[in-house]
Amino acid sequence: MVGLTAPLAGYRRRLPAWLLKVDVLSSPPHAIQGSLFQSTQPSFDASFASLQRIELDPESWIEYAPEWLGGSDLFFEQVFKAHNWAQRSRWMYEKMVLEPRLTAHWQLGSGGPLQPALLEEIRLALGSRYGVSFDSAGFNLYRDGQDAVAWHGDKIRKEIAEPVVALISIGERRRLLMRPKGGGRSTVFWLGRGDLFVTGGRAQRKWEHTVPRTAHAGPRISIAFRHGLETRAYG
Ligand SMILES: O=C(O)CCC(=O)C(=O)O
Repeated sequence: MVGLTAPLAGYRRRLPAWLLKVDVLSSPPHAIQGSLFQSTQPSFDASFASLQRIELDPESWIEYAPEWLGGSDLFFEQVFKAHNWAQRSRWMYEKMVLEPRLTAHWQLGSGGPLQPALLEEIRLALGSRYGVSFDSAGFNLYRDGQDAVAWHGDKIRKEIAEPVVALISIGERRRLLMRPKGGGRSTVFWLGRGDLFVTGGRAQRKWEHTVPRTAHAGPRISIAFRHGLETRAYG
């Protein structure tokens, strides 16, 4: 099992024992070493200049901007510290299952601000770009390669025919696979390091996605901005 890498190592003293599945390595794995001393302030590209569109089918699309959020290592620390992470159960194929990852959730109108504050700016910028009001943010922490999420489509209210889901990934890149619902050839995206990945059109209706287990991976957090999430989606 892989050890905690740079972004998490500093928090070990403050973490409850149950969060720690792994020991801290004496030196970080190669994947994270390049940015170990990076302390650039987090910021995002409000011009969306590097956004590329990928058509999955005539009705479904993805927009992808690599490293859209700069200073993502520092942002990882800020997001990690700002939330109470817990292992939750989730509806999966009509059954409640314990998720092999930690999550946290924010809902517009729940009283608390979206933290860190930059996320509120991001939420508004994404909302204005895509013409929707993102009213929730789901935070997912994959502690190592054993944390994962199975094939699924996001649980968004049925009356929203074409939901937009905007995903920001920080920490180590992991594979996110997309395939037509029910099976078919998968398309692979490597997401982390501040990448922005947006699904739109019928992508959440006709396609499903997964972040599969992998032998070795450092920590990664993904933040999913959604509108009209079904209330049962977070157990
Ligand atoms: O972590 C990711 O990139 C995907 C997250 C996801 O699919 C979900 O939380 O529904």
